[in-house]
Amino acid sequence: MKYRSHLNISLALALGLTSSLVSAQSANPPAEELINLLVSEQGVYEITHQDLLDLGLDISGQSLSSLSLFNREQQVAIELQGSTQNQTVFGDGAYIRFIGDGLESLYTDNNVYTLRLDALPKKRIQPETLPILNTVPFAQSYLETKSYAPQNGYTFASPNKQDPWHADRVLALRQPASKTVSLELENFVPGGNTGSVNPSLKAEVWGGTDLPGSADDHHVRFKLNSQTVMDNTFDGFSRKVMQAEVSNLRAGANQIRMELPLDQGYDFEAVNINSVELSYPRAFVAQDGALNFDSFARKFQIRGFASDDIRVYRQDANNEVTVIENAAVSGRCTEDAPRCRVRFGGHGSLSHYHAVTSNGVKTPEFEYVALPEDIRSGSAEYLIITHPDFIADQGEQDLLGELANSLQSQFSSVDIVNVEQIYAQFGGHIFDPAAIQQYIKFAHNNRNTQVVLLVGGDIYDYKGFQNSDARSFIPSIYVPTGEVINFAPVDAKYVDFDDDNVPNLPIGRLPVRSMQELSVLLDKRTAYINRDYRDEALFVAGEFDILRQYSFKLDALNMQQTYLDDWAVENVFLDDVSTSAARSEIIQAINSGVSLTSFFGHSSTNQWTFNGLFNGSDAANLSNQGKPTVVTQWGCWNTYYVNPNEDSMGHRFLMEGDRGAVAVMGATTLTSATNEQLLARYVYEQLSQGKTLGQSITLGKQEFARVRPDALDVLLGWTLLGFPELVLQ
Ligand SMILES: [Ca+2]
Ligand SMILES: [Ca+2]
Ligand SMILES: [Ca+2]
Repeated sequence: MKYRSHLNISLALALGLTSSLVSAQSANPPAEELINLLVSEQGVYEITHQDLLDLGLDISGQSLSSLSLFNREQQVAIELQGSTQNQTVFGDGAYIRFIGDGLESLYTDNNVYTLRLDALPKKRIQPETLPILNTVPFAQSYLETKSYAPQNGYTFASPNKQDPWHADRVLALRQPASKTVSLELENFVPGGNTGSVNPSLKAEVWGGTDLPGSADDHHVRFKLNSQTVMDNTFDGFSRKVMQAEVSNLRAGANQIRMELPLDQGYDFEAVNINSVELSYPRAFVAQDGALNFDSFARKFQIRGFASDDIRVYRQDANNEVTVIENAAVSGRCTEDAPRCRVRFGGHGSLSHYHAVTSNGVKTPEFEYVALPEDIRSGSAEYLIITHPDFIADQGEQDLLGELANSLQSQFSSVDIVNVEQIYAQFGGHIFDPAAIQQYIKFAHNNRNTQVVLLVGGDIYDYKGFQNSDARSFIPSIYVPTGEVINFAPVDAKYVDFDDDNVPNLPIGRLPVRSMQELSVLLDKRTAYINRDYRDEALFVAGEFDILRQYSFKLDALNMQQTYLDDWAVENVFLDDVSTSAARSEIIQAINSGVSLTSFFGHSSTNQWTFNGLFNGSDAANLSNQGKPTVVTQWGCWNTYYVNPNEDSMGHRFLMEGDRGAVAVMGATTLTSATNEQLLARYVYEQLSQGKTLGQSITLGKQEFARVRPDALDVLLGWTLLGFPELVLQ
């Protein structure tokens, strides 16, 4: 958990910070949230009185009937053991058990279960008796799945909408290529009966190339232990899930080989492997004191336990959990000779069973529950949503407070909301932008919110697969913005209340990662507001695109003549001067102080034009101290702010000290030049009328959407890093 703040629980409780929550959405009576339990994988979880004491949380003497557990606003059944002195209250020897499961989300594996004191009717794990019939045979095996799916590489073009991370990229260049994976099958039961489901191999692959031509781009063959079991072709950047029943599994290591024969008539092809799975019949043998499985069967025996305190829980299709009271434990066992076993009757309907000893139960991670703050009432015309790192501690300079004060002259009300409060109150404490999206809509409807500022940078590597040092402060929503791009970060979606892909409100983001960066940006804001260089602009255009017969210079000239005719504009066009001369002119112009810097042309995340006209280092080396500019970048990718390994052009303009830019607008995705120039017209029209940056983008997009409602590359993927309330003129 690197992106959540952990307060010291003992300290918080010593200070009397227990939290009281009143839900405004329902008529629930007040509840006190005690602690959050973080669960990242399926299993039986236990928290003991001693665990809570170790965390500084003493609830001894609380009636068991006051305790409940919540997950995503739903009550979860728990099993409770009271104190040894008094079975009806919590205390020495007491514990709580529940069946927990992790999350599958882009943002976190951690599901959050909140332990509460409240007066609601309680859900408890109920006892159940299932007969162990002599006439019914023991089930021999259940279907277990072994998978290979490491998250090694990130692909924003991933065709799997839930998963941009792949395991391997296999490239066949002028010759066939292959990749072999080994999966180890323990306790394999050859010919084992697993009901109607047979052993199978399943693979998910993604096309990594798309070449013109009528034949499919990809030919993929899977071999299991040298025998071909799947053979398929598919086209383009699409997703292909292949599955086949297999009959040649063996105990121990199984070799799965993906081959690209490269026989479709192309010189090369690439295929990403997302996952490879083997489903096989496995014997009922416990591992580390636990076994959980799905089955329809009516009688089970599980071997391999190292202690005899075995309990069996059953979870039905509706997630109702029971404990099987008459499970029969037998055998003598030790850690070295795990020969204890449990026999029990099955329900006969598809159920999930969990058998555990006290050594097999898992302990969740704990997270302190912050005191609830009121984020629902009062007006918040300008809404600042911030990561807690940017909220001043006592004795620290209150930077956001100063920003709020300054905004009072422009807005009737300003509120600063801690994003952790939003997760707690609108998302069941779970780290997910859906909660932020829901809250902004709530604030617009109930708090008169008209402008939103997000304070905190982001990275797409939320789980630290690639770069565990980089942090997400405020996460982003990802959407497809065109044929190839499926994961573009789009803040515009945060303010699209009617889901038509057109923003309803202005929004900006400060991609800051420290108080220092925030401080520098706020100083630049003050400098920009008080500047004496007005109505002066720099327009830069990349070279004529011969392939597409497209002139960026014409776009630049058109914009300034139509919308900025009373401005003093310096033009730097690559059609007219050399790259090095153009670069010097750009640097000179920005250093002398310009209100607006506009670029038209091809670009990538960290440079303008393909021949290196101006890049991130150039932006970082500007020396316009005290004279920040506002940058509009009409090109691809230059404002892609979520790369954990590289700062975008947007970052370099904004975050390299007291120079560069106070706001950068541009694309977080691949865009079309014609969409860019059409949006540019609408945005400059608004800017020229004295609208704020945020209003100009939002109103401009609303106008644009009437003409091009499907152009998601710019409607969603054109964004503002910086302050939405600034005015150019
Ligand atoms: Ca994956
Ligand atoms: Ca193709
Ligand atoms: Ca909308």
